[in-house]
Amino acid sequence: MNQKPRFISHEPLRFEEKEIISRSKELLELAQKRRSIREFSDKDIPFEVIKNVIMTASSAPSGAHKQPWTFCVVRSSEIKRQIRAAAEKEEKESYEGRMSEQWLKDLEPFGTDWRKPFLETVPWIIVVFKRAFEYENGEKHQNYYVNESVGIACGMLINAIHNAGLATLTHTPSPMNFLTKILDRPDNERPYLLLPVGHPAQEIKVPDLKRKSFEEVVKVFD
Ligand code: IYR
Repeated sequence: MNQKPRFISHEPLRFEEKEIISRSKELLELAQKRRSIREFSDKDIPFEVIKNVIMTASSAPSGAHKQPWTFCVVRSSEIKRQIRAAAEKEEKESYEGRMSEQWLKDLEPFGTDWRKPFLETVPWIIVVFKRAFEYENGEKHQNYYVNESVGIACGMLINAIHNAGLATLTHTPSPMNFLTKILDRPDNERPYLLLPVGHPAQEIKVPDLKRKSFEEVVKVFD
């Protein structure tokens, strides 16, 4: 039963300080150009790109390296239609009763409502499922730090999509269990996040948001 650790040599990245500074700045500048996009073009994206961004996400660290995620990639117009219909049904109920007054007020600057046409416009939808446990020889084996692991992978996925020059949106229709049904997922998987992926529409406007400053988000202990 006991597994001996097996270590192999690894060649980490090693740069001069000047390069470390410039590389960190480059990524920051790229990250600052990212916005959540709700208006997409129907222009296609090669499957190779989807594969690359997902495998970037799947390189994320995870509890005991269990990689507790499944990425469902949807291109089928029929499945996109079903996802849109089910998401809009839930969202309509949320906007028209389940969400608090305060929540609706907090969302006013974003101009969102229950309508999610982008779910049919985009060439691809990625639905991320977290794997709560694995079946091994008919036995249930829990995964570890599942939310943290899948959250990190999703962050890396969003960054990879942005880096490729594509647009996405973290969409969490609530409740999301219709995705389990439509995508026929097993009982060890739970929907975690839905990402429409596409080129941004020709003319887009985004809410006038400011990001918090360094001082607002950091406490330095020198
Ligand atoms: N899920 C809804 C509502 C929504 C909630 C939050 I918090 C947002 O940051 C944005 C939207 C929707 O997608 O419209």
